Amino acid sequence: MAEMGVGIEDVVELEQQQPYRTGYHFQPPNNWMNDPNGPMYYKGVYHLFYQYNPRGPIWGNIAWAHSISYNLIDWDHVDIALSPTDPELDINGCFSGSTTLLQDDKLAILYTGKNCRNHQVQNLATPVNLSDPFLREWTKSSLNHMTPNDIDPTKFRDPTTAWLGPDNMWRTAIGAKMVTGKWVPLLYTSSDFKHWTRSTKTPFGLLLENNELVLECVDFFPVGINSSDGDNRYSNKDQYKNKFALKVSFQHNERECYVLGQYSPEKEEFKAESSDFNFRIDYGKFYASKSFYDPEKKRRVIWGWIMESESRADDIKKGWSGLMSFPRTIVLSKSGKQLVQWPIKEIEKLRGEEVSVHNKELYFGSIFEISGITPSQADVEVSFQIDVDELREAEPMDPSWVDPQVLCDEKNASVKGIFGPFGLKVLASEDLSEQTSIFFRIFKINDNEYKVVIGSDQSRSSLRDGLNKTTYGAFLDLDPRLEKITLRTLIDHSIVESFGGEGRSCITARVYPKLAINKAAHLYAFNYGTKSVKIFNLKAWSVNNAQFVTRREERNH
Ligand code: DQQ
Repeated sequence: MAEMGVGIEDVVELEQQQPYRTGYHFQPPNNWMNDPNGPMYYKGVYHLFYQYNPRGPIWGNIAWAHSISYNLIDWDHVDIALSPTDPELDINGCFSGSTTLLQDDKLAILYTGKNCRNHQVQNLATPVNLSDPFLREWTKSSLNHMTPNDIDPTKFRDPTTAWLGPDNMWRTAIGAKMVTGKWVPLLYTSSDFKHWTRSTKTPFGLLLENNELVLECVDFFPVGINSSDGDNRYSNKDQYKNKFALKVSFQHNERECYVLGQYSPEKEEFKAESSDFNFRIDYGKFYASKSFYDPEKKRRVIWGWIMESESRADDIKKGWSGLMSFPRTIVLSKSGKQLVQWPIKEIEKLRGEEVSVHNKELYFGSIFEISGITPSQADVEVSFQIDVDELREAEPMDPSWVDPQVLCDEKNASVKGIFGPFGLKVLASEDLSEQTSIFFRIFKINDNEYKVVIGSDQSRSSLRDGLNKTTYGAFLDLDPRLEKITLRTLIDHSIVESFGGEGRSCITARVYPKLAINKAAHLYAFNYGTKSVKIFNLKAWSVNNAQFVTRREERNH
């Protein structure tokens, strides 16, 4: 990234040395980052806090770093908001949490501190000066009385943004490991945001009653077809008419899972639509997500941490680790069955050159180059059309293929099919020895039912060894007889964020090409299915750099 006083030769050298830094995805200037914390909009300014190690590129010394923005694209990194300083509160780390807008325009952070006994305790922080537009200083106080004695005190973390019920009581949910060994989000209530009582009700308990998996970063928010339905501010009494999403992060497989349901604050009950977490926010490298309601643009926006796939030694060598996903709007799909996500509209301000392709037939084996933009920093939207009359000849769906990731791994982008694999090859070298393929396949269940899968194949994403090159996959709730198969992909040097079926299934990949970097990267559309498919419409844009400015002192390890 070009900083003031840095010449073009320096930029070129930096790009060669640091080919995996991104142009428009959020990242700190150096060091380790993980979860997004307490994103919010307050009086004209967006704030993003995140888990950060100010002393080096590996996890440790965890603080809440703080960045501010007027447009969610360009960011100023300001002073760290919360550092581990207090033996009773957080001396061993300021872990994840959230922000809540209170009555009278007051603000509060609820976060987990790891104290001198390594207990995870819940703390409150409030702005020192509410008239500072950047809210640079925060003061802490203890909420230690939240710690109950039927939980493991070392495993109790990540309070959600609080929501206010019609009884004027605030509520927050916190993930906890009970002494029974089960992990469940516990509910706490408060009338003043300072004194919190454990609720006797466990609205999420039924869903998780047998859960022994480590559960982190709970999020709980209203959703509807209109983006304004995501409003969970204290003033919005109508929010309880909407469905709610309960999102949890499962640590063992680093998955972001959610379920929809109806929530009643009167009965303190969440009636989930499924007996399990039947959807994922993202089916790739995307973890510990956090959403917030943006009252300025009347929408809910979600962020996730895109972690590295390379080794700790690589992180130390490059001096940093971790990135943030591009912010996405999140709403209920028109069918009401699931959530859909889409990159925020503000990305359009970064778009440069544009190319388009219409009605281009892709026969079996076609690889069609899309040129005229910067393939290493791009935004691509494509719709594919298939011959519906031929769909009956699609490959039969085997009922044992229940896990789309396993299916996409077995039938990856190099495995010939009938309808598919077709899609995009991104961050590809000219000789195609490196490529990341985002692809679709259509299977037939019977003459009236088809199954579409979307995969992201990283198996050939880099000539380097020792990387995690897992292929990801997801089912797509889309009837290929009725709609075109659409894909939006954001490419940013080492991130490939894909949105299938207008955002119904999202897959983020973290890749480390050796050859396909900067100007040596290429972008192609392809088809390796025996049935031809047509690019009905494709638009691709170069994406310019976002502006990241550091206004805090960075110390190196
Ligand atoms: N990261 C934080 C925890 C959270 C975990 C610590 C999820 O609060 O549970 O950095 O990545």
